[in-house]
Amino acid sequence: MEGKIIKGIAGFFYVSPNAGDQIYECKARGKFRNEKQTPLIGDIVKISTTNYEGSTKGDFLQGTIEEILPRQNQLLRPAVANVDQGIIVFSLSYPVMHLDLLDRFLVIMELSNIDSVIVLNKLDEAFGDKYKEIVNGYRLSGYKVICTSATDGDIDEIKALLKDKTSFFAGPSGVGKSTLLNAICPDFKLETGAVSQKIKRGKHTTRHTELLTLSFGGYVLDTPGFTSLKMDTIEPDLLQDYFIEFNQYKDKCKFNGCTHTHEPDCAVKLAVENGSIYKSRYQSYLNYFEELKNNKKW
Ligand SMILES: Nc1nc2c(ncn2[C@@H]2O[C@H](COP(=O)(O)OP(=O)(O)OP(=O)(O)O)[C@@H](O)[C@H]2O)c(=O)[nH]1
Ligand SMILES: [Mg+2]
Ligand SMILES: [Zn+2]
Repeated sequence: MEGKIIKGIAGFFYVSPNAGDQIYECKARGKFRNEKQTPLIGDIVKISTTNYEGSTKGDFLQGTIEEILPRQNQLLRPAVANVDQGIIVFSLSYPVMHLDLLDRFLVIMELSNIDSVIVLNKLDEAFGDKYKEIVNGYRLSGYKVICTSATDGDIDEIKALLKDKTSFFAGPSGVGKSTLLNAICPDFKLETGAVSQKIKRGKHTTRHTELLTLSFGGYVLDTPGFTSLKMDTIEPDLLQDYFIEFNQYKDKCKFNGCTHTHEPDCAVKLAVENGSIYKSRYQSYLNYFEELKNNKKW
């Protein structure tokens, strides 16, 4: 039988078959461990079932994962396979948005070859008009940016984007990922938690990743908030490939292999100066480039 892994807890994988709505609680065959292959949420798997009397434990039928079908794509954090897009959520009020973290996540998404949509939530509490510069900056980079308010029910645009696709929600704790998903599909009844009054940060309310079925078609994953992201596996000289807006300029740099840091006649730097590249994105690039170069010395 073939199905999709919707959840993984403590060594068990929960598989939803293509036909029928019974969920199978499965163990993975030992061979996966030997081959250092871990089943991921979103994986399409073949399972064998033990459908005799008494084979149910609690609410679930029992099965064993025999085979993982080839993945269309995969991500390490959140650990998920076969997704169409990532919805990267940040907040326009508290917790305060760190563009540096957003840019890191976008690089990881480009590396993994998965489309990103940037959602800026808590529009109802936005600090003034300053966010408009950020919205324009990322649109200039080529990303889709949507401003939402989960509490005002201002979510139609994001809903349309999710229809008939497999998407995941990711972003820092407390930005409103679970609240948005509850507004989109009230049946989900996901747990949400207030942002700490004192430190203005989220409290890591969501602990598990689970693939949820959207009533209007498609799947969506809620994930725990992240606080930092490591990117130490990128060659410094390749980093520029993942800042997608640099691509249209870098052939015009004077030097072959220009890193767009200190070289003269750099088309990327010129584009930053004349406002064709958002300067905060370029600043993020410089920060990571330095960081990656320094890491390499070790
Ligand atoms: N004002 C306002 N508050 C919001 C909005 N969306 C969510 N919140 C509040 O923000 C807090 C955090 O929301 P959650 O949905 O738990 O945040 P999360 O991103 O799922 O956080 P983690 O699960 O910890 O990663 C809650 O108190 C929500 O009511 C919004 O659009 N406007
Ligand atoms: Mg949550
Ligand atoms: Zn250059």
